[in-house]
Parts: sequence; structure tokens; C-alpha cells
Amino acid sequence: MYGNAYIDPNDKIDSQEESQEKLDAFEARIAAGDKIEPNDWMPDLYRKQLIRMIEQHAHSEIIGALPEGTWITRAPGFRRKLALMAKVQDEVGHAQLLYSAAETLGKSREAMINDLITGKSKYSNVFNYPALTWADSAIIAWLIDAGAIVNQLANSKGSYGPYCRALERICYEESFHLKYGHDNVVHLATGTAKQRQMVQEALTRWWPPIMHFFGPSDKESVHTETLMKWKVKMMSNDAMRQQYLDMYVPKIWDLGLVLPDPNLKKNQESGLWEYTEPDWEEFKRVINGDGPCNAERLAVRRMAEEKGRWVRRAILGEEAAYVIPFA
Ligand code: BYC
Repeated sequence: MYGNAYIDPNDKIDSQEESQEKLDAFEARIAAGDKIEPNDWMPDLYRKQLIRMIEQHAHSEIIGALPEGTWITRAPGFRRKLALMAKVQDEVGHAQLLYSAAETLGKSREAMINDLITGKSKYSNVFNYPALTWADSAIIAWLIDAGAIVNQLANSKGSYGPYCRALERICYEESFHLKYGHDNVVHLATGTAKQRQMVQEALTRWWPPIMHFFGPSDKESVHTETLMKWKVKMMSNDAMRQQYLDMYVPKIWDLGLVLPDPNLKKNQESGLWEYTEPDWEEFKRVINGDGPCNAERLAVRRMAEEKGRWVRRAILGEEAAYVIPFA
């Protein structure tokens, strides 16, 4: 079991409002490929699962802006600085879209931010690692954005209208980020010996967290079955990981870079990639708050909330401006 899941995936129909008849009609709509919209009837568990997943995704976008953001002031050259600034700004914009999508399900943005900065909500494991060199920011932009696209393209065909529409727009922007990241990695991989070494070391550092990015194996996953039944999630964790390996390992090898897994190869008979299992104990520690940068990431978000409080007060008024009880 991965941490303090506050949703029991085996929750049964739990509200008086819910009846088998309504559930059957809801599931028939999903089977027919309809989009569910905010005011439509939905089971409590569908709502809770969507809030959990969209909220975690939104948090991942704003926290995800931090490792690359630290390189804006040190980007090599004006053009790369401009491009990185635009990318980081896009990621924060994605968080806005996703928080808005989650709000349609009844959880306020204030409550979501509060759950982030008090450590109650999760966000993607990968952003709890440091971007030590410029090459790390290039690897993130290419290979983590690539992973996000695999996930988001699949889920944009899902059942909840506001999430799907947000994902569609996010995917357009991520595709551009991926090209930007690829360009940076190619530049380093075809550059001087020192640049090649720098990008190789960054790849070696990021590969295990990237393997974790798609979540635990299907047999360990807690939520996949429920999410796939209701077309919130359109591919299992292992299926996403396999698709990613199929698309990106050949491109990485083409650049002459080495992946830090001697067992990584495609089994020609099964068509599946074989690999050494990444360290799942490390994954659990990182997603539960004990990674190399968790404390630093949340401290930055807390500072942003504290420093921005007067702005929220000025715009929203005393009543609407929340004070976060994290102190
Ligand atoms: N990191 O039952 P499972 C970006 C948790 S940002 C942390 O398989 P599920 C970018 C999981 O939440 C885009 N936690 O879960 C931004 C659950 O815990 P709880 C990031 C993880 O939901 C800036 C437990 O483990 N993408 O690209 O069926 C710059 C059991 O897992 C992770 C998203 O956020 C993880 N990697 O499937 C650059 C995608 N994996 O909640 C780039 C949205 C698992 O029970 N999320 N856990 O306490 C999803 O698609 C799904 O939630 C997952 C996991 C595939 C990640």
C-alpha cells in the first residue's frame, strides 16, 4: 500500500442519493463514450477519485516549475533563457487549468493549496529531486515532459469533460516543451566531451525517478481498476511505462547515451521491454514526503502563499482571503 491513501478504492455506493439505477445509467453513458459534466449525476467515489487525481496533477505542475525554474537565472544564453522562462510559465498555467477543473467537483482552490503545503496531498515523485546542472533541466524538459504526454494524451480521451479539455490544451504546450528539451539534449550530446559527460550524468540521475513516474506496477497499483472502469485513467501504469520505453529508449540510444540499466531490452517475442525494477522503497519514501527535496519544495510554496496573502486580501477582500493554518 502506497502511503496514506485517503480514498478507499473499494468504497461502495455510500450515499442515499446513490442507487443502482443511477449508477447503471452513469456507467452506460461512460460506456457510450459520453463526457460527464460538472452538473451531471456521478457516484461519490468517481468525484473523490477525480479530485484526488486532478489535484495531485495540478500540484505537480506548480511544484514541477521549481527544479527547472532555478535555471532561469543561469541559462546559457538569452534565447535559452527566454525559452525556459516561457516553459516554466506554461507549467504554472497548467496548474491553473487543472485547479479550475478540480474546483468543478466541489473542492475549493484554497483547500487544495492548503492540502499541498501541509503535506496532505501528493504530487509527482520526480519533482523531489534536484536539477544539479543545466543538463538536468534539459533532461526534465525532454524526458519528463515526454512521460507527461504519454499519460495526458491517453487520459484526455477519458470521461470527465473539464479534465479532458484541460489535458488537451496542456498536451499542445507539452509537445512544444518536449521539442525544446530534445533540442537542448541534442545540443549537449553532440557538443564537447564535457557537455556529453554532463548530459550523461544527468540522464543517469533522472532515469530511476522517470521509471517511477508512471506509478507502481499494475499488481501493486491501488486505484487503477476503479479509474479504468470509469475511464478516468485510460492506460494502466505498466502500459504507460511500456509505451514510453518504446518511444524514447531508441531515441536516447540514437544519441549515444547510456541508460543505467544493463537489463533494459525489448523482448522481441513478447514485444515488451524488460528492465530492472526500480527501487520501489525509494519511491514510497519520496511520495510520502521523504525525498531529497520535499521539504525545500513545500517551503517555497509556503513562502509563496505567505507573501501572496496581502494580494489575495487586496483582490478578494478580507472575507474571501484565506489564511492557511500551516504555521
Ligand atoms: N508520484 O494506485 P496508483 C509535468 C501514488 S506534471 C507521486 O497506481 P493512480 C511537468 C498515487 O497517487 C505532470 N505519487 O495511483 C510539470 C497513490 O497514492 P494515493 C504529472 C504517485 O492514481 C512541470 C499511490 O501512489 N503528471 O509533467 O491510479 C515541469 C498508488 O498509485 C505516483 C500527473 O500528475 C507518482 N509518480 O495512478 C515538467 C498525472 N504514482 O493518492 C513536467 C496525473 C503513483 O492513494 N496522475 N503515486 O495517496 C496520474 O495519472 C495517476 O495518478 C498516476 C498514478 C498514473 C500518477
